[in-house]
Amino acid sequence: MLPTSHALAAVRGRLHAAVRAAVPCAVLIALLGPAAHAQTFFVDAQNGACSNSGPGTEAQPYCTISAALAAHKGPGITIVVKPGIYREQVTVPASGAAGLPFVFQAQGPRVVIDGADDFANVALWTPSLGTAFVAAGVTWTPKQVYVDGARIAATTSTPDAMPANSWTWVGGTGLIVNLGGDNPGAHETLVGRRNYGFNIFSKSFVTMDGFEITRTEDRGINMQNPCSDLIVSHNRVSFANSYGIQTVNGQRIVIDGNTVSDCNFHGIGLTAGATGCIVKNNDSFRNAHPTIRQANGIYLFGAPGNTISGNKLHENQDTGLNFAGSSNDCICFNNRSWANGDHGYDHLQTTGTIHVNDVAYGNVMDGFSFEGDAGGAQLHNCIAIENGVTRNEFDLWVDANSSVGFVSDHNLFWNSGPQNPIKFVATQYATLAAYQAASGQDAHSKQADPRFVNGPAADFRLLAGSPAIDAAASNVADWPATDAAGAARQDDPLTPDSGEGSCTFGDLGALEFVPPPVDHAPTVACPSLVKTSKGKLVTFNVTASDADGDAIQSLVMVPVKMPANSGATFTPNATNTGGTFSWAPGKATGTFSVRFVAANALQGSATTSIQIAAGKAKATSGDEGDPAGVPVIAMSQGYPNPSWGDVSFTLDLPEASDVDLSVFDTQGRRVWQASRSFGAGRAMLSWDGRSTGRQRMGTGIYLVRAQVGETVLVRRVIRF
Ligand SMILES: [Ca+2]
Ligand SMILES: [Ca+2]
Ligand SMILES: [Ca+2]
Repeated sequence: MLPTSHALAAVRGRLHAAVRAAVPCAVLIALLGPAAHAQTFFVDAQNGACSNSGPGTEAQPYCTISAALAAHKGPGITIVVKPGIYREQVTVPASGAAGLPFVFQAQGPRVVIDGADDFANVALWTPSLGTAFVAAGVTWTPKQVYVDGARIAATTSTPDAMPANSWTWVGGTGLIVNLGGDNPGAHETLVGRRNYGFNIFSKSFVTMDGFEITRTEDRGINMQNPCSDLIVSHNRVSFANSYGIQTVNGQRIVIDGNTVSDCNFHGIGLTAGATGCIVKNNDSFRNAHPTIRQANGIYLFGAPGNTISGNKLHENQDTGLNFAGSSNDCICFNNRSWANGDHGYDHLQTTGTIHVNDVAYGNVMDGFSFEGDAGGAQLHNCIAIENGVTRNEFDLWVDANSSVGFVSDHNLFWNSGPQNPIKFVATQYATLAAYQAASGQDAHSKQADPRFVNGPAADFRLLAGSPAIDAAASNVADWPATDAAGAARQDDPLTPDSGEGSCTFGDLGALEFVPPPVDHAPTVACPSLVKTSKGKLVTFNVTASDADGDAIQSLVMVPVKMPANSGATFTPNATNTGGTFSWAPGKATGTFSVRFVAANALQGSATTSIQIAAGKAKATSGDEGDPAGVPVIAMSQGYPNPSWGDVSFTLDLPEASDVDLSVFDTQGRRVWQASRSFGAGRAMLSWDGRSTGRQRMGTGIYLVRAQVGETVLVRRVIRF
């Protein structure tokens, strides 16, 4: 039943009362708008005027992030951090609000939150046993020690027996490091101390952007149970002793555009109920656990309903993108996963994963692996090549249980060598056709070299002629309308469209092929018909243009049908974009024509017809007039001219004739000669700019001579 207006008013009244009584402060701030309460504070460790007692202006900033946080936190607060080394752990003390986040903004590169302390000072070290030194100031148990940019190994040996480049920590003594004799303080020695760069428990609407977080003893960015609506963007996280970035049970966390490398566990992790998260455009590589092959570029465990797109995942110890533990119904597109120690994409006890336009290249094991009850997956527009070739693994591997509900089409699978590209249920398939027949899948897929620009160098753009061009299905769930670089789909006019759906020219893989620009021929504009009467000067203008803006190298007149030695001239301007035709036809009458040819890499032309009536001029002069319009021997100017290649001429012949064509240089030497026979009418002559001995002639002026019986016609051409 519809409520009456009276009832609606009552509801509104109750709502207003409820809002007045219970609306949280953050919501009130949001209602008032960001301008009213947004405040920015500055942190700058390198500013001599910095003070941890404030006020946090740009002129007198805080020295540490922690001091700024202690004074200012919550919705609408932005903490701007300037370049410098910050040896502190940022524990986020408050949430932001919807539309009014609590923001940590690194300003510029090299805003470093370092988990290690600096021990590059010889005074901090004293000799220990053997070649080892001890730093008594290390009163905590470190987990990582770095010397000159590299982790050195922990050892359990006694100080007198430590291998070179190792460390151990002894309670009551300190950190003992053996560099084979050097004082560690004379090197860039850093000792792990703090667990996290950013540490966030149960907060929402917080943004962390642009930081470099390194050498943390645990996660670089640690988002623990349950955070929501956080944004982690454009950070550089490296050398964490655990995950680089992890959200445990996070809701709607956005992890965007981060670089995560050299961590001792997964690069990016979504675990324990994390859902509604977006992990996009990250570069996660070279993450490796110290002892067991298990570190992934991106790892999901028990994390359903997330979107993973546009990521680059490579050289990780284990898999590029790994789904496990019922990380069901995730969507993946535009990812590239290559050169990882295990699979490109792995699915274990995880159902309903959708892959669209993902690339797996050169992973040690399978490219796309669906095993262990990973049913209901979809694979569309993906490319998997050269995976598992040294381990008898496959570009695509679907086990029996995972084949239930599996849907796959418009993909490309290929190996350059003999390794079978596909294993489906229990059978390896050397050919796509055999797999198609057995599985009923991949009817529109291909087994062909995708022609990457440079696969081994991870350049997965497509070369012209790639079978991946204009071949994708756009009518599949979650098809990306733009590629991994954000580029729109483009039609390659040289490739027939074989895609499906509303866009039939999308490409397979993560990067859309960009067709080379089409070169348009110059266009020439001239009058199509000029009517005049006997004895009058014929003159008109001609213009030429190139739609691409290319320079026009020549604009010439070609007499199509003109009296011999007509005296007609055509004078182009300096840029060959226009010119003037001029002809005093004397006694000629009848219909004539001239063509104007503009040339650069291509040629365009247009023709003018000239009709000269006998009428008035004939009446006044009484002359008989020439036999105008009767074909005579006539040769056009060369075109294009100047030219770096072929130069062509037309030759009008009143009857079948033998023609001697010769080319002379300016010193009168004949450099080329040919004799031809032509029928009556228009003949085409050309010289390719080479000598009789096929040598390419140099730049300069040449004279092209056509001899027809007693008639000799000479035209001048310039080679450049
Ligand atoms: Ca395309
Ligand atoms: Ca096309
Ligand atoms: Ca052009």
